[in-house]
Amino acid sequence: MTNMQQTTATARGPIKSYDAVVIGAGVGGLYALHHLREMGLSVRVYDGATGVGGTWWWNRYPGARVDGPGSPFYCYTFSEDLVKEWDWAETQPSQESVLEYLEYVADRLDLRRDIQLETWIRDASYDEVAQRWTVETNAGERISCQFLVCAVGTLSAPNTPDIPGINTFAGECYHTGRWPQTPVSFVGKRVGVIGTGSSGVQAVPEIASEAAHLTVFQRTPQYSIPARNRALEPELMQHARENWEAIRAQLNTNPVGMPFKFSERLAREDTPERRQALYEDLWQKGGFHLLFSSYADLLTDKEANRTLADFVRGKIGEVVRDPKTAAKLMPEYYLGTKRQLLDNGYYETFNRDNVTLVDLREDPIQEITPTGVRTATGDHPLDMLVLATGFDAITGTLLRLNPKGRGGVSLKEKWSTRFDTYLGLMVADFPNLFMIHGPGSPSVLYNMPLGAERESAWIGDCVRHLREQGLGAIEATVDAEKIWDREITDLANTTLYPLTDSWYTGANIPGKPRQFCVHLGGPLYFQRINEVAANGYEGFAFEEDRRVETVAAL
Ligand code: N01
Repeated sequence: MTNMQQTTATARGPIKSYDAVVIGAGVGGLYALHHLREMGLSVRVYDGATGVGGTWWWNRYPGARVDGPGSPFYCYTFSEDLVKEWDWAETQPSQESVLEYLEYVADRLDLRRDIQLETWIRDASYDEVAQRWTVETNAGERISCQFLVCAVGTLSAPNTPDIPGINTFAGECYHTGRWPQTPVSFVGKRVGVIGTGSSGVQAVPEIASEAAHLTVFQRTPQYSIPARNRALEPELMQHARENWEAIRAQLNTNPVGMPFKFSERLAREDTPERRQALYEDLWQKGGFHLLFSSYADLLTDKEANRTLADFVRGKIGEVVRDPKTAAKLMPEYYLGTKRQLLDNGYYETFNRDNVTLVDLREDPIQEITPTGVRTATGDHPLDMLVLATGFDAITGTLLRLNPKGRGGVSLKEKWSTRFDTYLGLMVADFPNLFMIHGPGSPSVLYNMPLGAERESAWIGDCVRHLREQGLGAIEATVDAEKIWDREITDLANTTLYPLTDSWYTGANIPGKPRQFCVHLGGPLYFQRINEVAANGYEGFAFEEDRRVETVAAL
């Protein structure tokens, strides 16, 4: 299947040509490069950052660490060598250590020779005659490829809120998702943090421990569970190494691709006392166990959900000494239906003398001034402002890329009212364009490195199918997209997720179409996409390969 990279002279200058271009050198893009290259394809990866790592390269804010499955399960699973060679130090690895791991993988698999950093793709358009994509970089370089793999990240388009005066602030101002490369000191400074999602609750305890004063501006209180990060016991790592194949099989069949034991018991099957004891036990254990390993109906039954929400609200009341502050921190939505937060001392931080909580529901921000934040009740003078205000999640980076497909239709036009995809992997009118962690895949509700491996495997098989059958292009049909949309929506409607305003539903971005576009099937999703492939790629349309030898017309 080997196709060497070629350079051809065209009327608009030289154009390099590859089998596949991958956009993004994060968790998804690194693996896609490895996988497609192992198949013999010529592949080039482009990334705007100065280093590999994607989200782990950008999110360097204090306290950033894996708040998911933890070690040693948030990693690539395909290579026993990598598992044997890499030592994880903590149960919830820090941003630095995940970045080091990804850098190690890039070196170990010799990926860097095919990665071009500091290069943003500013345009991507499909040529229907040539059955190829042309991408253009910010430096004006043009590249032709048959397959375009968008591994652009689900949480990579920062959301900077449109608060009056935000650009007038004269102090230091950082978004957590665009944190500087150079160290940021909080010592002796009055710092304000806007936003109390995953990034905010990770950053707040760290900033509070250094700053002269920290003001936390909270719009919606959220439930946070102690992560209980600790040094990873060497025996646990050893056990994982010795049993990796079995663990891998277990991860592959788990609903979220993580090593959690999911409970089959319903909350109402236990007495209040037994529930309380179980919740207490799992709270002490820390991490997602409280949500996943307690009862099976917490995310589907309002009353079951209330029992856990009450428990966590009780914990907030126990931890936070000032009852007024505790009351402001009490959330009301269905627990777990916003991204579940894990923290290391978040609620405890509000017992510090140098920390103030501003509840924006009763005291909204009116404007940001050169010297701080003005709320309805007065001024909060600040030296530094930290925006932990999240991202245009799941679809934002794809829309920022805004590829132009068949007939010059842009993705923005295609997705103006609904984020239609087929299998979360392809979009009608965008032939030969693949997404990793796209809308309609399990993406953010699945172990992301594992998801990237499994989706890349599907993409690789699809490319092989095309080559073996002498086909030049594959494209999702509109009918298949409709069926897929129904499947995702039906699955979501069995849960409480759609009832909450969250970035899962697009509610955090003004004007964004409201749609829950995460496939909640877990292993069922991978079974479905593999069945589609086994059944001759039902729901897709193909074109014969009519590639011309020259790209001179480009
Ligand atoms: O973003 P968020 P995040 N005025 O959208 C508030 C992943 N992640 O960066 O809830 C005032 O969750 C907003 O308030 P509200 C993880 O998947 C992973 O924290 O909309 N406030 C909310 O409090 C996570 O879920 C790791 O009312 C405003 C906050 O800003 C995802 O990234 C670590 C506002 C945004 O919370 C995003 O988390 C960190 C405004 N105008 C993050 N606009 C790992 O370790 C927004 N807010 C793997």
